[in-house]
Amino acid sequence: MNKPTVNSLSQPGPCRREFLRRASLAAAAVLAPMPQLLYAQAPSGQADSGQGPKSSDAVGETASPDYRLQIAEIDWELAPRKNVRTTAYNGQIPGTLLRLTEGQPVSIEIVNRLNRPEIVHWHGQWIAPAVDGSMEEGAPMIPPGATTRIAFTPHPSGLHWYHTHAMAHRDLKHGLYSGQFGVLLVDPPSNPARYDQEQFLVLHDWEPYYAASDDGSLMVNYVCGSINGRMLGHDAPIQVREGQQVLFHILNASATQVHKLSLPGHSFQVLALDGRPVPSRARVETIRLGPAERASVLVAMNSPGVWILGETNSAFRSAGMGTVIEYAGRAGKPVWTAPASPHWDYRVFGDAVPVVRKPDLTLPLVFTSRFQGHGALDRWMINGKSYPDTAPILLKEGLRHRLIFDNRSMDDHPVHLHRHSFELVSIRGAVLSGVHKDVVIVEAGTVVEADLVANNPGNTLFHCHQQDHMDSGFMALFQYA
Ligand SMILES: [Cu+2]
Repeated sequence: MNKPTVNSLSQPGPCRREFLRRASLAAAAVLAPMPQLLYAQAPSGQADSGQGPKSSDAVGETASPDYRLQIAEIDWELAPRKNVRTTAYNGQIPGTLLRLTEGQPVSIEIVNRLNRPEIVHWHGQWIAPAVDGSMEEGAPMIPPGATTRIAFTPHPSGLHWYHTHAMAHRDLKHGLYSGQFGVLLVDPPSNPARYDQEQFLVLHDWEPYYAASDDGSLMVNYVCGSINGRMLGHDAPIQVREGQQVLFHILNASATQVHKLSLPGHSFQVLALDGRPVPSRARVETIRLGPAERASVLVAMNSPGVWILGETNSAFRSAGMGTVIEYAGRAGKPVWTAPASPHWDYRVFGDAVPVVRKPDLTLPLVFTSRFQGHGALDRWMINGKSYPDTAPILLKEGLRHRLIFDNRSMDDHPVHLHRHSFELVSIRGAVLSGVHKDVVIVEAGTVVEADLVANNPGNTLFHCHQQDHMDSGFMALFQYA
């Protein structure tokens, strides 16, 4: 098969702006020295050690950085006559695609043009706390107007992302309610091509507002949603040809919403979750991604037409969460049909056998909430404690820790561990192995178990990736004893 082609470069969309935007998304794929993606085999063992940052001497403060990110406010057009005022990286949504090579050090200069401090987190990377981009781990915030430079060695490969790790609290313009997110794709050093075309799909929800939930506490709703910064029907269609294999890298960059996607007439073959290859490349009709989850999926283009790749929930889809797939030579109104199976189960991507190694230690993590009154956000607790009134949870280096995510609340939570990944061990009591993730949705009233090999010493933040939950105490700091 060929190297990925970028159709938008030869077939401009309806307007120049979209053409440029798509081109910028794809530019690195065209210009970079073409390492390609290996989704062949999960690395054996989990003994990878985190890479520390390079010293500034090694990078050289006077040398040009490999990338620059400018954090600034922009007006962004989600659709004609539908603009949002938000904060973004390099004036675009999503931010500049950072395409790095595993093991090859990178330096990134960050300029904060805002009048408030900011911080950038490299989600999914096994790097040092000093550069991971979380103030709870000890990384500094970037002061207003300041420029900073960070350097790290990308590891592991796969689909990851970068985003603000600032708190929003009650301000729905800050944190991940804003446009501060972008794709961080780490290519392995060598790779056979296995696809004809590569596309990125980055989901986000816009214009958040507070609404009362059933019990009277506050929840966040949104007016509209987008894929790659454009509402459904207002982006250039993704152009495909019959017989192509298209690799989609899908990231849910919503602050709080779980999303489900389908493409009528097609199935998704899941190659990797959260950037890590899965042992069983199952085909599914529907992909479910919680906030911060990623999926790299292969789609065989064998059903010619003009289709909506969109949210299975019609309210989300009509609010903009979707994009159009257009076969060469086909025209007409994009077609949507609901999937026969909207079901999602992490277990189909794993081996249905228990993890061989027994854990050395067990760490129960019980999630609960406390009603704070009508018109207030709930308070969230891990083992009865709400951040920052918590004690660190201690890890022992080199040991396998079984994390027991025990969700005794009425909400689903996409919980995330920084600087490490974990292997799913059981879901609702059913065993699996071989699925390594850094975010997992723990559904209301259920238990998920995951094994963490403590192999990257230093402060490690654990939190719910739903911005309002994280802001309301759903965080804990893991430390190495
Ligand atoms: Cu949560």
